[in-house]
Amino acid sequence: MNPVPVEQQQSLVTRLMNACGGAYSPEVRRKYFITGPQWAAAYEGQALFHAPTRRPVGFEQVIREYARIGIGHWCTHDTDVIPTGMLGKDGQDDIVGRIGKALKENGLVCSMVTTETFHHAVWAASPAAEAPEVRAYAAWRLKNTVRIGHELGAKFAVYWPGSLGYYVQGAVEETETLKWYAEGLNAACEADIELAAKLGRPTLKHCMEAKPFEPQAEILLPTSDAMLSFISSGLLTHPEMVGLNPEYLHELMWGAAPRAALARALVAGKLWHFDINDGYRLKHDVDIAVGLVNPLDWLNVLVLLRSHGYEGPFNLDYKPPRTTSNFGVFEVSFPTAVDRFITLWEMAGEAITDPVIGEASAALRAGGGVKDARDVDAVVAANRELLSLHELIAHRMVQILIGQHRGRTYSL
Ligand code: GLO
Ligand code: MG
Ligand code: MG
Repeated sequence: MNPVPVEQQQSLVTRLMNACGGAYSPEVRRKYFITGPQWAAAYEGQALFHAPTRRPVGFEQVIREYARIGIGHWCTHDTDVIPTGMLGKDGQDDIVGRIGKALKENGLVCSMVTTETFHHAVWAASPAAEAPEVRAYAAWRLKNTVRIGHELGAKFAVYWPGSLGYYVQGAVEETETLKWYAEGLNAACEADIELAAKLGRPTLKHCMEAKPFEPQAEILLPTSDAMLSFISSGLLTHPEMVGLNPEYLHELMWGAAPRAALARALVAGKLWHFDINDGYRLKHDVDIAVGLVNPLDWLNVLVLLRSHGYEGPFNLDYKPPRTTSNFGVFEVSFPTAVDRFITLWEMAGEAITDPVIGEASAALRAGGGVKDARDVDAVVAANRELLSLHELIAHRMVQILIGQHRGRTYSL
């Protein structure tokens, strides 16, 4: 093949995208409660060892592009859209007004707001630092975000306390820090109750998000399970207002089974929001788009969620790879992520009603019919053949994933 001149590269990408097929229309995509973060689309490819590879993108463009693709919900950190120094000042209302207008013009809804408590120098010792003024500032920031959320019509607020921890031990007393962190959340919930009453709106659902590593070396609330115990620790004044926003990769990162972590959130009644992406076990937060690494695991996750009535929000918290251009972010990265998600979601529906899986599961639950439960040998013998169905069901899930259940074979 001859070198591809720069001015022909975008049309090549578009042509090959069309050749891929398997895309849904924007109308179909909008039927799912999929949310697009401002920060994901605006991510410029930078990291500790990486210079940016893309140009900055503002909220007006992100909202327009999400609308074109068919991503019906948008979410943001406060500082993704409002410079830190402008927060709480006149300029804030101006920007919030412009965001509201852009959302309306494009038929999008703001679903969630979140406070950036990890990037700015003020968070060097975490939002629950020893100095009372840092904590007072943190509480004010959280309350200000709640206000922005109400102004934009959001239903959720997310908290990722990734800087709640330390690099070196000794100075930080963990119980005190957790208490201080709870005070920030309490301030946010109390401000929310007051504002919601004033505006005649429901209070927000406040969702905590855990990540086991990064950016601190040691993290005080590293997993969704740690957060569940924090929520019920007695430190929160409104534990009923606080739930979870698990992130698929964050659970995988520490070596957990994401599906089991989600199950624990479900039985606690705290699965309220879900960051969808992909990556690898025991690696850093690579934030790859949903289904590109572990599609089979994702299919199983969605079977669990569908069968328990969780239908979103599904938040596209991933990072388009540094190799993808500004054009590619909206031409390739977001549409393909959404379409993989929808396909996996619909496949999960197929798996739930699949007659083979249905009969196999029912048979496993029926057991072998031993009357005397004290007779261990009889119990083992009665289930021996049935237990092969575990492997058969796993095989069937892969068949559904790769289309083999429709009779796909290779002619040899
Ligand atoms: C970082 C987190 C981050 C959060 C966001 C929402 O690893 O995943 O993207 O989801 O700050 O609060
Ligand atoms: Mg992540
Ligand atoms: Mg996340």
